[in-house]
Amino acid sequence: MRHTRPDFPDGFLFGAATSSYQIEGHGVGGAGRTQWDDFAATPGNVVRFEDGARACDHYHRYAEDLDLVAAAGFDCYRFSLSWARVMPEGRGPVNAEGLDFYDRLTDAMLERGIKPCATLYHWELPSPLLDSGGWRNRDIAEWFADYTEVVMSRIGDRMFSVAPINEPWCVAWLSHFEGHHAPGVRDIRAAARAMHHVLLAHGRAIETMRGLGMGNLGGVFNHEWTDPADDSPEARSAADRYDAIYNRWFLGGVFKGEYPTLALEGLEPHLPTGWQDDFSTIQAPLDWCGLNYYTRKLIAPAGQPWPNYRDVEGPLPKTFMDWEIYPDGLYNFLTRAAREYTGDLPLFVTENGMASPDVLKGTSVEDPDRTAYLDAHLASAKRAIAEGVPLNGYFIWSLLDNYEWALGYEKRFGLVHVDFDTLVRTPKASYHALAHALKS
Ligand code: GCO
Repeated sequence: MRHTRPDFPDGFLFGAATSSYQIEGHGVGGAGRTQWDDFAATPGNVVRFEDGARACDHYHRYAEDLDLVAAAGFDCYRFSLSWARVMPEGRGPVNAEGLDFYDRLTDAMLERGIKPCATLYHWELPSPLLDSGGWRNRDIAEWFADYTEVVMSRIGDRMFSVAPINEPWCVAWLSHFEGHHAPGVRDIRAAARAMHHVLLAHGRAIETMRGLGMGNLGGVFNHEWTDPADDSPEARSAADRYDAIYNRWFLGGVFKGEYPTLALEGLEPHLPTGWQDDFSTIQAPLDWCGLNYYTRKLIAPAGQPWPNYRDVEGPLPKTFMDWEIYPDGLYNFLTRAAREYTGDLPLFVTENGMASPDVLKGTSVEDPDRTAYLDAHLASAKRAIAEGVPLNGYFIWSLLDNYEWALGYEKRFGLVHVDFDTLVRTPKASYHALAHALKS
């Protein structure tokens, strides 16, 4: 690893990230059924029908996992709470065991000198809420605010930072227009409503936490850099539409109180009545903005109705996800976010990392590509900082190999290898490289 801690400003925070359903083991501790359990149980959705019932069994092994966070020298741990673990029905009764777990987890971080950075929703919608329309139903903003209140009344006093919703694009578009993630819906009206309600719920959660007296609240938005597949004006405008829907919708809503015209062109007819009046909630002031970044897409027209785009294979080296490795995209987004949306607001890279087909040989896992990937993206982050972008921290996805959603357990993103039969954890070479960099 070429970069070390002293290459970054004093106080710059390094962290590792995970999410509840991907690691905890949702089959234990009284958690309720989630849309991912249902999605995975429906043939054709998830590789080998795998689900998160056991995952990494972090529910029982969290102490060992937090020891690994601390031993690497990380400052922060970005984790998420499962709505269905805390409120199995999504509304009403609280599962005391679930709340106790997050309380113990929080204290275990603090005991190790790790800053708890929580996300309230990383996609495990309680199934009963889906019966009531899930993200299509405007009431979800209030259901989510109630859940936020329950959780943060218990652990909010000890959080370093909190974001309501991980990657609104995935919650709304990927899951309700493309249908690749739970609940697997492909419907423009459902997608438009989810695109709006996810931001309304974000805003209500921020208001709720302010009401509890909490600070250091932000949002976590995923970004995918977009280039036209060729020089034609058609490819340019397809790429711009992709950018508007994927990247600009969410920052636009939260930081400008408006949605991009290129996205409204297709979505406005399907938005709920009175959507324009919700921006005062959606724009609830934030203390920081988080960007998740992995890759870029080359976009061409698709010869289809709106949004009329498709992605074409790019020329760059790819990760095990088949995602192009394009560190410049991180620099582009950090500078663009600060310039066009967030100004002086502190930014964080809240996720960055790669999957590789890592194999355990004896007691070691050699993953030089991951180390190189992280190094290249840290260089981009540094470049942005040098140009005045207020970037305050960088989180790696992920601490552990885990449940990669529709792709099951095969795509290994961890700094730490997990044997999914024995659940034995083995730090990979990238983990050791990073630990060395963070301690120097
Ligand atoms: C996301 C999520 C993670 C994923 C990771 C790799 O960005 O999709 O936050 O849950 O596992 O990004 O795809």
